[in-house]
Amino acid sequence: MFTMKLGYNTFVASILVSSFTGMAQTAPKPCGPVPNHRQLEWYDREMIAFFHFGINTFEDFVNEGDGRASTAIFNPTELDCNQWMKTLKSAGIPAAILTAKHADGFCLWPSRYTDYSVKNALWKDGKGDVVREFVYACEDNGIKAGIYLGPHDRHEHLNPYYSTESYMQYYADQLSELMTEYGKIWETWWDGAGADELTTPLYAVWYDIVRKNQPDCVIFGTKNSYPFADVRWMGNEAGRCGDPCWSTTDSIAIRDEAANYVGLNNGVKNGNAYIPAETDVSIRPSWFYHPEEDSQVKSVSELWDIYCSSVGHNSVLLINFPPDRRGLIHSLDSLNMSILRCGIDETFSKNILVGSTISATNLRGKDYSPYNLIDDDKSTYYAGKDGLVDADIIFKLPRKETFDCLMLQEVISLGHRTTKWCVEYSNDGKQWSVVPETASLQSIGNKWIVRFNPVEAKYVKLRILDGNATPALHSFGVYRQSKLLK
Ligand code: IPT
Repeated sequence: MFTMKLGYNTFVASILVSSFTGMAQTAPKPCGPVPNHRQLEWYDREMIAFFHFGINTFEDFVNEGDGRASTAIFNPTELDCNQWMKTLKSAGIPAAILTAKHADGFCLWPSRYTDYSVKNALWKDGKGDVVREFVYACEDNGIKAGIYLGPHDRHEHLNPYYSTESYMQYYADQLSELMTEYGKIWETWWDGAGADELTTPLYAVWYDIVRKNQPDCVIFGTKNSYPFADVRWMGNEAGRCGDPCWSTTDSIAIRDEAANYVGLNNGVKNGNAYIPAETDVSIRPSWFYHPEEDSQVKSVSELWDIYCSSVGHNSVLLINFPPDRRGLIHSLDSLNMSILRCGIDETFSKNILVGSTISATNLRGKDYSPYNLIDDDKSTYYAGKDGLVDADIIFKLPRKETFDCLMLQEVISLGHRTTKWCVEYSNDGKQWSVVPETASLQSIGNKWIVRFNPVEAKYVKLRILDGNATPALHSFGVYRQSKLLK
């Protein structure tokens, strides 16, 4: 009897809930192209370290070697990949990519298929293997290892018998070594620089090697390798992703890079392929280490700008720290990155909206409550009703607060949904002003950050103005930027 009564009450309660919320609380359906499992994992990294290291490091101001430098000169005096990992740990960077072979063709591992490698270096009497040391250091430090095997190879071009067919096999053999003999590889990088003669059918062969051996390996692809890309280039090496920056692009437009810098930088709204932008930028002017650039290491505030226009523009930041001739990361590079990390953590650890009373014009039901936006729980999110693409979400703060930064996150596994949004503030809940820097925002994606002159307010309104589907948002916050970042 008691059980029946409980069952009846539960039944009545659920009718009440669904009549309050208007419908059963099923999750919103995905909208348009959605990320695969590799892209979801990649977005979660936020930042990846790039290490440009090789024979160029031992020449005077060379960034693109011609393939003629003597292998003997490669001789780091104190190489210590664990020291590189310390920089990553203090900067909160969970993944790293090493240039196993840059355009000069010199191999940092003793490949069976060439003599142009560490085998013939002075370093460790030719017995060394930088790739091995790198992947071991990554494993020991819980860092995800990635490999850059430059498709363009100037040393191979010096061979009088060079042909793209023989090179196809050479590259395939080297890629197989790296994809099968060095443990788990989380990313591989197909640089488009100088690689125009390498056609899509060649990449198709190389793609099979990556996919067969490393199903979780994210592929950075450009130009002719685009059909296989998990992530795209974003059109510049200055760290500036576009506004908007859609994860979607158009599989036809992206092939022609020169004609499509805007398409790379902004992505394509409602594009038919999900290939988000990766932001490659160096902490120094050059990709390789040059002592004369020690005074030009990007400052903390420059790095914060880059973080905001990459991670904060729906991208992942691939930031280069070039090891020097000792084989170590320069202390200034490490220092600035760790201060950046402290500043980021200090800024985003205090969401000023926490403690607010929230109301919204578009409610799906309690499982998708707007309170989920400020709960710091990755598994919950706010969503609106199917068919209703706009929403005003109003936060009444416990007291007046000053803030100069905001962050919004969409549920990326459900695709790009919102296409127009802004943020307003008020002191009485009646007269509203728009934060000017948010007046024409479009994309959200994984993370969108906006900085502005400090405003003081008692109310904040997130306005979702248009979209392809009802909004699905993970988190929203307003913050005060840490002084460390200024
Ligand atoms: C540029 C390539 O053209 C592009 O495909 C991509 O690989 C990019 O490099 C990576 O930064 S070339 C560069 C000199 C702008």
